Amino acid sequence: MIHTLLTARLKDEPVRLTFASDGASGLACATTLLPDLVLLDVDMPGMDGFEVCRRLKADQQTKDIPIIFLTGASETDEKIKGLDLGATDYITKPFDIAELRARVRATLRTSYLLHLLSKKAMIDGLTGLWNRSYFDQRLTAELSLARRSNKPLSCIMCDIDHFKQVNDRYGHPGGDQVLRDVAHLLVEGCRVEDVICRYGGEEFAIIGPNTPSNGAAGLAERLRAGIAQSEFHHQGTAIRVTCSFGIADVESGQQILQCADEALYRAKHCGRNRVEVQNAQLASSKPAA
Ligand code: GH3
Ligand code: MG
Ligand code: MG
Repeated sequence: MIHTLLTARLKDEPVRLTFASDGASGLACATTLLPDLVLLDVDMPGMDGFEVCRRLKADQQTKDIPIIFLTGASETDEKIKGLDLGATDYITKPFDIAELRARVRATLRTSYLLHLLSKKAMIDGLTGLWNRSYFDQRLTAELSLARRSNKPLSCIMCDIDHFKQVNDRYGHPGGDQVLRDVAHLLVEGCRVEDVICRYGGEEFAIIGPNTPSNGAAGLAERLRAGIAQSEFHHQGTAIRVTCSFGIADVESGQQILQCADEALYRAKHCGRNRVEVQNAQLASSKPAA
């Protein structure tokens, strides 16, 4: 009955509605569909709305889905309890049509902005690549996925050679332009499923899911050659740079980043503009010229 009412009241809103008649099936539905919003009745047969809310908020996958409680008008305790459990808002029954629509719209708007904000916090402002905090969190997830599915995984560290000299010669804006252009070449050269990050100042890190270290070495070699052959432009001046690369694979476990970094250090030590693979019998590549 309440479902028919909601369907009628929200029919002009740009939303698609899915219904569940009790707590357990509502929870299952939310976990499968990952909806943008949950309208949750406190009174339900079996598991009540509070318990459903508790479980949704305890699950990493569903914890950010906004919840609007449906409560009786005089049930102040219920409203407080719902909000304390993490609900975004409540609507009292019987619904006022305009209020129901406005609260649904406002909740969706806020949740969209929060989503944008959390995404922005993971993006590097200069290059538009993922930032280090995203990288660290994604590497942990990709490592465990690779182990569970017994798939290869590589990590590539890339550092621009003598970048300090670029800043000294062309100024900080010139250096910034090179960082943006190198980032662009990395994105162009990688697969869509690769995770490309600005790890720090002039250092980039790439996670290659499903990529063994020899595959990653091939990729790094192509990226290295592409960057070395490119001419970057800043205020009418052509700037050229080279990069050094270090690679490690899933065999290094939690130390993968440290191992890639050690390989990078070796690439620097061996003359820069080259690719080194950690613990590999693979011949490391030499500069093109
Ligand atoms: P190496 O070949 O050993 O890597 O030498 P390098 O000069 O690249 O390394 P170093 O660590 O000495 O210098 C890195 C420079 O990167 C110094 C720093 O000012 C510059 N840098 C870091 N972040 C930025 C940035 O956002 N913009 C610009 N323009 N420069 C940056
Ligand atoms: Mg450098
Ligand atoms: Mg560096």
